Amino acid sequence: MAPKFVATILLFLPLLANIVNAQEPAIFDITKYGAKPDADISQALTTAWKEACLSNTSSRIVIPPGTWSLSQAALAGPNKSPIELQVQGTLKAPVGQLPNKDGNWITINYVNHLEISGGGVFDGQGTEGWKQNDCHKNKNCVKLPLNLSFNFINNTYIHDVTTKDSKNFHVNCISSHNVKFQRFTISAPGDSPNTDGIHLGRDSNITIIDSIISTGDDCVSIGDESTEIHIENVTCGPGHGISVGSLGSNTAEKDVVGIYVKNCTFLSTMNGVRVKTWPSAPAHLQVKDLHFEDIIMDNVSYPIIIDQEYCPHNLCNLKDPSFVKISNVFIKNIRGTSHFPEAVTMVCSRTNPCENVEIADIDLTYSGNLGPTTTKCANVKPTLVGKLNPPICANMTGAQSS
Ligand SMILES: *[C@@H]1O[C@H](CO)[C@@H](O)[C@H](O)[C@H]1NC(C)=O
Ligand SMILES: *[C@@H]1O[C@H](CO)[C@@H](O)[C@H](O)[C@H]1NC(C)=O
Ligand SMILES: *[C@@H]1O[C@H](CO)[C@@H](O)[C@H](O)[C@H]1NC(C)=O
Ligand SMILES: *[C@@H]1O[C@H](CO)[C@@H](O)[C@H](O)[C@H]1NC(C)=O
Ligand SMILES: *[C@@H]1O[C@H](CO)[C@@H](O)[C@H](O)[C@H]1NC(C)=O
Ligand SMILES: *[C@@H]1O[C@H](CO)[C@@H](O)[C@H](O)[C@H]1NC(C)=O
Ligand SMILES: *[C@@H]1O[C@H](CO)[C@@H](O)[C@H](O)[C@H]1NC(C)=O
Ligand SMILES: CC(=O)N[C@H]1CO[C@H](CO)[C@@H](O)[C@@H]1O
Repeated sequence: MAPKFVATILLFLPLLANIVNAQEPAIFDITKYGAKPDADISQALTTAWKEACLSNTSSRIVIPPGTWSLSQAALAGPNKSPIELQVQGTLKAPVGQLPNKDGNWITINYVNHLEISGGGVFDGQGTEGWKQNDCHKNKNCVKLPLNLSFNFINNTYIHDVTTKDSKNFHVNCISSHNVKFQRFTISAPGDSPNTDGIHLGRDSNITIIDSIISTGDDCVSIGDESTEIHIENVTCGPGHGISVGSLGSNTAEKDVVGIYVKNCTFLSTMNGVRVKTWPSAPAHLQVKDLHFEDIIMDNVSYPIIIDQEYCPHNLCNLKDPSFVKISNVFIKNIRGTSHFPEAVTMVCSRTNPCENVEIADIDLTYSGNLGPTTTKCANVKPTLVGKLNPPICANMTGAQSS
């Protein structure tokens, strides 16, 4: 090697080291802030978070391996620089009530450039709470807290962590933009009430990818004002599947645009992909650009459902139609088995029929003894493409099929 070249490299080495150092985040290890095993770490975590928010360079809050008790934490920005919350250990919620009964277990609000990582576990210890939960049948029930509540967060990457046994919804992600969940595991038993996996609402550009969601309620539920939601390579089950809605009950609701569910697998879920809107409900809004593609249904009770007469427990009436307009729906390459005969349901609003619906390459078989696989359709004229098993909308009520 030419001496001059070596000299040049030597000259630049300190500079290189500086560049590397500049990229290393400042570390905020909770044990440096008084966190001890077997004691509530909420104070240590909150203090570390506050200091990280003030950091002029990017920061990393570290929760080391081990089991840590966390009674509750409400963490908020603004943050001066990107923050990473690296959870290497297991965070355990209290078994009983949280200190602030009106709050969630862990809330993170108003943060820009957040990363949650580390391979650790958020353990909601919900088993006790589920027994008390009767919200599915009692309107005045005591609402149990959410496990992870993310609101007004932007440019966030949440990956390689697990949330288990939440007392209620596992994750609520509201009013947030550019958020990606990857290798995000959710686990709770199939009979745990109201334990939705990820609930989205008033969000844009959310990606949920390469993840496994097993729970007692919706795998992913998508509320109003959601746009550009991408769900890809996600396995759901047990649970209730991926749901848009229920929509229509509140006049303030805004449009849902751009939902992409691709390359997903549903294992023994109650529904596969579903859109539900309330009849006799006041809100006029649009639901459009829905893409459900390359999906495997394995023993799914109701694989494909658009239901604009959604009325569980007969808590509403069917006198008036839904005013939610559904259009541009693409359902393509859906294969597998249905646990009940009615594999495809498309019951659209009689005053706002579904428009521009394309259904291509469906192969759903029903192996039970309740007769052949069926479809139920109303107020929709889908464009049919490719091989379709069962024949789609062969039996129509309401508007005629094309
Ligand atoms: C961060 O930057 C501000 C403004 O440049 C400066 O006043 C402050 O002292 C810095 N804080 C730290 C902790 O370096
Ligand atoms: C997030 O983005 C929205 C929309 O651009 C913006 O209004 C909001 O202030 C941002 N929030 C944060 C915490 O950066
Ligand atoms: C959507 O979010 C991802 C991060 O998950 C980001 O890389 C991408 O630029 C965002 N797209 C838009 C259009 O903002
Ligand atoms: C799909 O997700 C699963 C589960 O997280 C993962 O093991 C697999 O590598 C992912 N596939 C691709 C192509 O990334
Ligand atoms: C599609 O999903 C299957 C099953 O989850 C996974 O094995 C495969 O890697 C995924 N492919 C892509 C491109 O994500
Ligand atoms: C199929 O799904 C039903 C209803 O969810 C469930 O009871 C049954 O155990 C499942 N069968 C298999 C083989 O997984
Ligand atoms: C159509 O309806 C008849 C009678 O209700 C039923 O026997 C048949 O299986 C249905 N066919 C399809 C494809 O839904
Ligand atoms: C979200 C949620 O339900 N959080 C629960 C997460 O688990 C802790 C532990 O019970 C519960 O207290 C929280 O309520």
